[in-house]
Amino acid sequence: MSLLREPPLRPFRARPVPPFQVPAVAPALNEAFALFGATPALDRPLPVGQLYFPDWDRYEASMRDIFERQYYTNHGPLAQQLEARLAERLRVRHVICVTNATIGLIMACEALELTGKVILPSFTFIATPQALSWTRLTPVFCDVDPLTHQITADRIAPLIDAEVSAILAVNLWGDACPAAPLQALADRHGLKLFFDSAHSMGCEIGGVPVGNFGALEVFSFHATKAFSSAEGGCITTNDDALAAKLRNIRSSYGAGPAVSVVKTSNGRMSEAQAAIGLLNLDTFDTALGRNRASFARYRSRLAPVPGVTLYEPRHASKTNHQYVVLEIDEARFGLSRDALLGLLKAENIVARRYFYPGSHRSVPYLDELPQFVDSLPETDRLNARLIQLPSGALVSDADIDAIAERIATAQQRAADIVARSSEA
Ligand code: T4K
Repeated sequence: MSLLREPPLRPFRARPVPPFQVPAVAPALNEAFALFGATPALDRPLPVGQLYFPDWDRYEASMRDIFERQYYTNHGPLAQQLEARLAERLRVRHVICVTNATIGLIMACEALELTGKVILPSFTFIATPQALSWTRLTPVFCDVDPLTHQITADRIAPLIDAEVSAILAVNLWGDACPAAPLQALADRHGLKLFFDSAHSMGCEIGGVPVGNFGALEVFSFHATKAFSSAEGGCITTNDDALAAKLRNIRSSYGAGPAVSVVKTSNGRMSEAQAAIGLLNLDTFDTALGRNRASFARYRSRLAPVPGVTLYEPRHASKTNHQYVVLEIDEARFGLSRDALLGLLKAENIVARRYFYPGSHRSVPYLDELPQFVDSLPETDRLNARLIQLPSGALVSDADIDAIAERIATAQQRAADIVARSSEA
């Protein structure tokens, strides 16, 4: 069966979300929370990741195709097909598929010929600054906007000095940094601007797909992303010369026009990865619709809970609703973020505290760049208050209701929970 002939799945239809009711009489702690003896809210651990994967029969058929062709990697037909389809979808000239976003970021630093220092947020996955370290660049950590969690031109400007060669902006949580002011700032100072868009497949800024901004953008197709090829990623650019360089850096034999590069790597995407990517691309709009409905349900269920703020994208004109991120205000909620995490874990709700403890407080930067330890108050505040809830393929409406109900009850019974926990 050819991957090209697969029909798209029916679009996901959201059911109306009923209003949320906090029970008038709160149950006893041992009936309300698994931590104190109740049955867990969920019957199996539910991770934060998206884990959208193709139907087994379609996967099996595409693997059989690969085995029959006996062509498993090295820029094979499926990798080329995925690049072409992504380029069409993102309306960008070049898509260079890679093994994962981390190697994509490393390749990007090499292709852009960066030197010295690069400004980036600390509030990101550790892979972002690590890519700089692999290419012997020095991170300059920038604080983020407290409302949008993104870096802004105003915050970057004071950090620019003669050694800075680039800005590596990170488009977080399915939102986007304000790209136009960042580009204007970069142009004014002769800096390269590129984006870590690991979270942003399917997002748009002012109707333009993310993937078209800066010199280039890097996406992740990890299993926990909205669009996945199990492992994988891509680099997008509208610059022909840069694309040619990236294709030559991606592997020692190159692909496309041969250009001279100093270093090569192995950032190739295998045919098995590309096959999963192609199958998931067929159903990506269904996944986005499902994410949108889940997000709306979380929003409606959690809106009445004091001390809890659901992160809403503000710059992106279209988001992928990849992340359900809550900010916990301990003073109003009654419990700390970490106390709530422990409570949810016992309920099989495997929420996470991304990005903790923050790049500037992680090895090796804690020791190598101590000047940033106490200089990023907004990042520290978010690191201490955010919680990421399960989202994506494995999360049903009933799961969302159960998760929201436990959070609401935790807020209602916060004082009792604190008292009981201090007895233990
Ligand atoms: N830039 C940014 C801003 C990023 O967020 C990332 C990656 C990158 C760059 C680098 O992209 P890649 O090089 O990875 O393509 C995960 C992912 O490994 C990572 O891709 C992601 N961001 C990061 C935010 O999260 P972990 O170690 O925190 O999560 P992990 O692997 O423990 O998975 C989360 C949950 O999902 C677990 O509870 C278990 C569950 N899970 C995970 C996998 C892999 C499954 O149920 N099945 C699975 O196959 O890093």
